[in-house]
Amino acid sequence: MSRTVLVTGGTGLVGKAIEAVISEKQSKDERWIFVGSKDADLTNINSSRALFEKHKPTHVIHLAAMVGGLYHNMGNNLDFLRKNMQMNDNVLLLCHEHKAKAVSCLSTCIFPDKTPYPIDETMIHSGPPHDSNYGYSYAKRLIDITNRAYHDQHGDLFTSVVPCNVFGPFDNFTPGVSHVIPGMIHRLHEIMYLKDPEKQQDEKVFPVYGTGKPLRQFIFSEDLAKLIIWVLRSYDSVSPIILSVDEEAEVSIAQLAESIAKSFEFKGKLIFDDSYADGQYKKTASNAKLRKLRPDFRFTDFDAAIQRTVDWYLKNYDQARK
Ligand code: NAP
Ligand code: GFB
Repeated sequence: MSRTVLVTGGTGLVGKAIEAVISEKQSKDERWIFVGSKDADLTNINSSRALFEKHKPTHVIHLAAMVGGLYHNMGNNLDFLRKNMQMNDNVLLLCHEHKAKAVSCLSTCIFPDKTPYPIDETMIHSGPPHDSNYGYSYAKRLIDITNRAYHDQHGDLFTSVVPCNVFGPFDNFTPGVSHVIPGMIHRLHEIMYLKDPEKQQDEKVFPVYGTGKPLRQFIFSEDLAKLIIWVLRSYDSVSPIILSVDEEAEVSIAQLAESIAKSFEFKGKLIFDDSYADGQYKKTASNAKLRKLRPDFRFTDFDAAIQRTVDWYLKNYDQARK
């Protein structure tokens, strides 16, 4: 059976990782199309409909979203809510019209803030999300509700994946917008190579935002890409599936900063600037459902993935989103 797979958000961190994995092993009966906002503004139904009529997808991986780190969310909850609701409603309506299978993207940061751990797929709606990103969280939770409604009323095969924090090549390194890993990479690169050229490296200071105490699970974008492709081809339940590294792979922000400093061979001092918010202390998610379905899957070593991301940034500095 031949497939036409449309990847919205195809020019972003996760989309580019999927494109890299697919290009390594082309499947003869699948045509893959990766699109960004220049191909269609998905907050606009007419623009979205034109995109779907042009490509007539049989399958859609819906990644497009207004995405950002803690500090970007804190100041823009209305935009995160409205833009993501608009994109999600348009894309799912068009997937229905084209009878396409839809795989959308939630996030482990949308789960209830006050919750027993580890979090699992049954807990998405069992309490309010952390206040820092309620706009994004409710827009994402609505994807799960909408998926179920289309399935119940029309039998559409709409599902969603729930990644933990993602990082890798082609991330968004823009200060004030970025997530923690690209944020730290961008700042440490500036400290080492662009600021205070007269200072010796071991005299330089790398300020980590917040206390460094919060805990996070991080998945390398290449690993997430492989898992999303597997979900598209082989997972046919409307219920969301968490795509995260193991609970034991959780690291503190301080450990993360050490790993990034090691990748840069930074010889200076790390300090913690607690004038910056910490956000959620933890959002430890269980990947038991994934492990049961894919006991074979092996995640990339965390430090090796950090090194690959830092090396990519140094090599692609001019093109990187910063
Ligand atoms: P990203 O790098 O910021 O890329 C966002 C993508 O969405 C880009 O391709 C962008 O196109 C597209 N887009 C944004 N606004 C659009 C619009 N109005 N119309 C059409 N396209 C639009 O995001 P990402 O990190 O790859 O995230 C991909 C998905 O994973 C998102 O749904 C996100 O919520 C989810 N997720 C991400 C993380 C994480 O840590 N990064 C964690 C959990 C879940 P342009 O390039 O043209 O702007
Ligand atoms: O990736 P991040 O911004 O978002 O991580 P969340 C924030 C944590 O990293 C906080 C610390 O504890 C920050 O104090 N941190 C340290 C930094 N240095 C930096 C830095 O340079 N930049 C940033 N951004 N943080 C997001 C949600 O939560 O998770 C989004 O707000 C999204 O909606 C994302 O879903 C996956 O992990 O806290």
